[in-house]
Amino acid sequence: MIEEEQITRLIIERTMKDWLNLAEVDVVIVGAGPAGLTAAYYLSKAGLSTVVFERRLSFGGGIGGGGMLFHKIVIQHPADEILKELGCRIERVTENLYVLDNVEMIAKLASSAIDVGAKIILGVTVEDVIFRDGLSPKIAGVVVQWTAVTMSELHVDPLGVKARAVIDCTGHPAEVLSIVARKFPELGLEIKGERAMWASEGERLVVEKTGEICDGLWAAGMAVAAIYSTPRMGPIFGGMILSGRKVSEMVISKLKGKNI
Ligand code: 48F
Repeated sequence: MIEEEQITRLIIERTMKDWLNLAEVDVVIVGAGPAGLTAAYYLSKAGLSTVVFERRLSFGGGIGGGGMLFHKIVIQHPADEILKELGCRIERVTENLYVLDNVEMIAKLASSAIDVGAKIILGVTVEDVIFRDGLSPKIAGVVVQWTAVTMSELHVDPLGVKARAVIDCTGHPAEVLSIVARKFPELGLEIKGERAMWASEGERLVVEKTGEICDGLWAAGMAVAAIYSTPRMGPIFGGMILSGRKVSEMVISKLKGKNI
């Protein structure tokens, strides 16, 4: 016999058990696109407790939409090495360009991150940050709300999740950076948005400029392009993967106090 109340109890009890651990983690990643999932993989692999909060009920961000909904994804070297490490089957087209299926990229990025211990929580929107005052503001976590509540505009107070590092991987809107820019004018942050398209420069600069924005807050993926106003790259995704790996290395180095 399967009893309905047992199903209910299991769902609530096990979810609460998880959330008790999620109340304080090493790293919160906001957004489960290519940058966020790649960062989650490397951070968890390094032993840092890592949660990805994703607004939607699916992961992958912009990967699923590909270029104008076509299902092939183009990446360049050395991002191919990362995706191969995660078990993706990639076709080499030229010395530098590689192609793979979007669903394979989404599935394997996510399952690799999960396999090394990352938690991906769907349907949760990050709507604010937690801060502490120092010489300059320190970002100490995020404020989360069910996306369904946000959409319904019901007046429901959110919850706070403490973290030693918060990474904005929200893509083009750079949502966490925008909140921080608005609430901490003393930081002088301005989200101008990405520039017009220039694939190779966009890819190079998004990786080069990936890093810490203020104490405790980092940016990876298109959020980097939004804050530094670097060119958009269009439907090539290697930079997102490389940016995710770079931010993970920087966060690991800071939190574990070692150079890698
Ligand atoms: O947009 P997205 O894929 O960001 P990314 O990792 O990659 C960008 C590329 O997909 C593409 C591109 C490069 O070729 O230009 O656009 O930088 O993934 C961002 C994820 O963050 C979620 C959003 O639903 C998406 O899945 N997200 C955005 N804001 C929030 C959020 C928020 N406030 N809270 C939770 N999730």
